[in-house]
Amino acid sequence: MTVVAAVDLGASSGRVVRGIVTADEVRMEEVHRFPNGPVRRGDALHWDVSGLYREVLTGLRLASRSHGIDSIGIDSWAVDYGLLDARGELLGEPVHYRDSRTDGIVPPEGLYEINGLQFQPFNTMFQLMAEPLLPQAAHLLLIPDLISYWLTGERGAEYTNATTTGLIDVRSGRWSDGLTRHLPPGLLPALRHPGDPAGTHRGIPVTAVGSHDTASAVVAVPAETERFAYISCGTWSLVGVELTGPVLTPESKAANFTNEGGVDGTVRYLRNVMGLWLLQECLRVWGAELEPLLREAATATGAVFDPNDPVFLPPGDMPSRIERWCGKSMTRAEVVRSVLDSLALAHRDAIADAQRLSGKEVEVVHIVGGGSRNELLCQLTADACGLPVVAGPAEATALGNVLVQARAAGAVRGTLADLRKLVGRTQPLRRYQPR
Ligand code: LFR
Repeated sequence: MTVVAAVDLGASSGRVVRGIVTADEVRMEEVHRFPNGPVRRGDALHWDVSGLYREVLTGLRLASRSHGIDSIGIDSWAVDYGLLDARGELLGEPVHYRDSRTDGIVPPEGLYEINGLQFQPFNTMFQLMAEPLLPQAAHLLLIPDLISYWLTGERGAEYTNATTTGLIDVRSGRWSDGLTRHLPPGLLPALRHPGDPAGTHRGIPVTAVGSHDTASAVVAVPAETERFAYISCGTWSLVGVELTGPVLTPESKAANFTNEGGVDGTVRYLRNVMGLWLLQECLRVWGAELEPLLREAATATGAVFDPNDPVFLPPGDMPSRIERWCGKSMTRAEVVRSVLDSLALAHRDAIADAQRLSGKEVEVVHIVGGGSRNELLCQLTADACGLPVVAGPAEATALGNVLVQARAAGAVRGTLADLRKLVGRTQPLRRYQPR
């Protein structure tokens, strides 16, 4: 039996999970959960990453209380970073990717052909163009790598998350000389890959996992065949397919599909769809609970809007923005229904585009992450796609984190397909047929 601790930092909550793994069983015990979110300081939106680190330490203490742990792995949302000075001190709390400092940024010509990334104004490379602290910085660490550094004293850049910076050459899988030319020399640490050792914390090995949360979530998709699409559904819906190589065609670029690095050298070919952020912000503004509204939304009539309109990116009065987009006022239940209908259609479009652009055929859609608990969204997605949906696991990211650590420790063996079979055998899943 191998026991590992998965630290999974999401944009709206973080958790530390104990994963107990044998060759044919995985058990997950959440030992600590804490809220996360944007913090406005002065004019900018930040993350309270020092506060998150304290929660991580609490979680790790709880995880090892009754039984020692064999390894620690860390994942979080992508693109954001901390800058360190030459002594290794953090230069200011990291800025949140929803901050307005990259508004209006225009990507340089020819970028997609090098990095294969969809254009998102918040990709690390664009944040660096607007970064006042850059001249003082000696080291850049993405959020999971920063937590890992604080735990171990060792710096590195985990590959799956590094691909979201926009600074990795999609063909070579290394930092691109051309794209990093303007950065202070030595700013970017050496790459490490999921499964690599990443130092020790109080004698416990820290193991690199798919430290981009979406990379870990895709590991834990319980696919039984090759012909699947996934929706990693949480704050964002990350919708796409898994490939063995990138798609860099002009059509793919025009459709804003990304080729992010996956575990075991795979490519996560996907599109970001705005996701449950829309609902989270509505609930925050209303001060309301989701469950009763979802029950009402099941029989409400919604309007359809484009969830990927950039007006929905920053925090704010989401219900008013949605009503303005749709050109009418709506009850709360109607707003919720509009969000779910619009997400279901955006899921359908992304899956259709992924198939068309990559040539990969899909016969089932897996919804993993917190959104897999939203029955109405799962059913509406099945209906829109005209494909069966398999929902779960809800904690796919933490589970993918656990599995990659367990494999590195020798507790389980095999390819991603083998890990996925283990997920399918051990986790509760729910199936939805298209109506
Ligand atoms: C999901 C996610 C997405 C990334 C966005 C911003 O949590 O990591 O994959 O595009 O957050 O980092």
